Amino acid sequence: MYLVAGLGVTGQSVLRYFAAQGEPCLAFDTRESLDISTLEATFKQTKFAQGKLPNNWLKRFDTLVLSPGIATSEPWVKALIQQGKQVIGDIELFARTVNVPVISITGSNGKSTVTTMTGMALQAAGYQVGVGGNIGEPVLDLLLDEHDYDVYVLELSSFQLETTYSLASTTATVLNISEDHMDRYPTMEEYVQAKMQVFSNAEQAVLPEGFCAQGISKHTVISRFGLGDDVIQSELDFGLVQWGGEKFLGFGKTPVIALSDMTLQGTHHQLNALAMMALCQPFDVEAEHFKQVVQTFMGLPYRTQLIGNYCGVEWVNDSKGTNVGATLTAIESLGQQTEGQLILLLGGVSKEAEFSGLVPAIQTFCRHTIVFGRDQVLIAEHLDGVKMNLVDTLEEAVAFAKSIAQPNDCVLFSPACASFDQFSNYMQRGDVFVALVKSAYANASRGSHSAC
Ligand code: UMA
Ligand code: ADP
Repeated sequence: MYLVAGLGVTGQSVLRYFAAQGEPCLAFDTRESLDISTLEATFKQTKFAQGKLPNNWLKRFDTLVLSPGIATSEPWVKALIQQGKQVIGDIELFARTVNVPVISITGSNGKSTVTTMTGMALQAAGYQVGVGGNIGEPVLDLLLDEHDYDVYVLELSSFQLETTYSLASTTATVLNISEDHMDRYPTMEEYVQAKMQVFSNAEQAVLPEGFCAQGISKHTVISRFGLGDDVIQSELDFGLVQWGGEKFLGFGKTPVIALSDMTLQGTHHQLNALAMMALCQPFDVEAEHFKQVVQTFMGLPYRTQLIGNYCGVEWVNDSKGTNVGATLTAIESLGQQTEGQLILLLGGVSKEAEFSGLVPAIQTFCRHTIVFGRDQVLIAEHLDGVKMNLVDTLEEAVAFAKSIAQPNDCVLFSPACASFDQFSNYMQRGDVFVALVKSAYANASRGSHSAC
């Protein structure tokens, strides 16, 4: 018997999956406040508990299906492991059933973007593609839906990989590594270890240049992508190629995507496109399909998304910038494109990150930095020498940014933090930001200059 632990998006998909299989299970969530009445009404055969796991359940299950938001280091989970219970996640259940190729994508940043682009390229080439995982659609729901997929493209978080053991990916990648989730992992090594799990049983590993391949099986074929200089280029399978006076993203010496064809600018978008090409290598995807993707893909919402230009100032929503690495990329890429200077809005739940890595980029590109939310003081302590103001709420941050922005500036909302102190998730946080900006300029958009 299974115990489904955690009744968020993942846990609910596990309940649906077991119900479809006729597999009985128990269901538990540590949150007493979570309203589970709909679940109880839907899954009438399942017993539910909240808060503390009932003692008399302990003998009734042997496997725990753990949601990614619950760490295996939680004392009650550790106690169950010590009692001999097996701990798996939804990805492991998926892996045990799936019988078509799987492309697995993890990394600190760019996962959702590369997952989406890879799905688009395969679709353009005529494949039926199931796209899911950490990007939002739980993988077990993909197994249950009515489609007959030829291939799955999965975004996998380190949390999900912790409880995945038998996923045999056709291609797998760790796109990049920078510090994240330090509130969950005692050391960086443990975070990297969780990510490396994506390569166990993989046929092909797609690695960024310079990434250490130690620990990857010698049976796994390795291909590398990157934008390195000429010497490094010769060692890369997917990189820059000069052809007919133009620069291309290419495979070996073969040009595939002209940089001039790419809608999204910035070196991180070039890296993401190279990763897409490398991940599709075992499949029948032609240059024209990749070209179609980079010409039509405008970026995902909440990722360096331009909301609008108000009174000569651009406002950009990068609410998905939830760690230092993502925000650094956003500052550098927008900083280079902006005529004036950046005004950076960051803050929220710090996840015990080291924010000092942002200082050089802030000093180069930002007119001012505004830090808001729960961990504002902690974050500010890391930003030595940075011109900044601390405020409590996002509303105050937007108002302050508006008051100091000059024409040709860009206000970049890239929090480098999780959102859970003041919002339910990064999407709601991004929506609130957009609403605040629109309301701040409501009169200006009706033609009144005094609103600027
Ligand atoms: N929680 C409890 N007690 C429980 C169960 C959950 O306190 O018994 C808390 C968790 O600590 C967490 C929250 O509830 O704060 C949600 O946890 P969950 O495991 O129920 O999450 P799901 O709703 O199932 O969503 C998860 C992913 N969330 C996490 O890993 C935290 C979603 O990624 C993912 O889209 C979804 O599964 C479908 O696969 C979100 C995310 O923030 C976007 N991911 C992290 C990231 O990208 O950095 C890893
Ligand atoms: P993830 O799913 O890993 O969180 P996303 O594709 O949602 O990644 O992008 C989140 C943010 O990370 C973007 O807004 C951008 O600022 C940054 N980003 C995107 N691609 C890369 C990359 N290849 N390297 C570093 N940062 C990136």
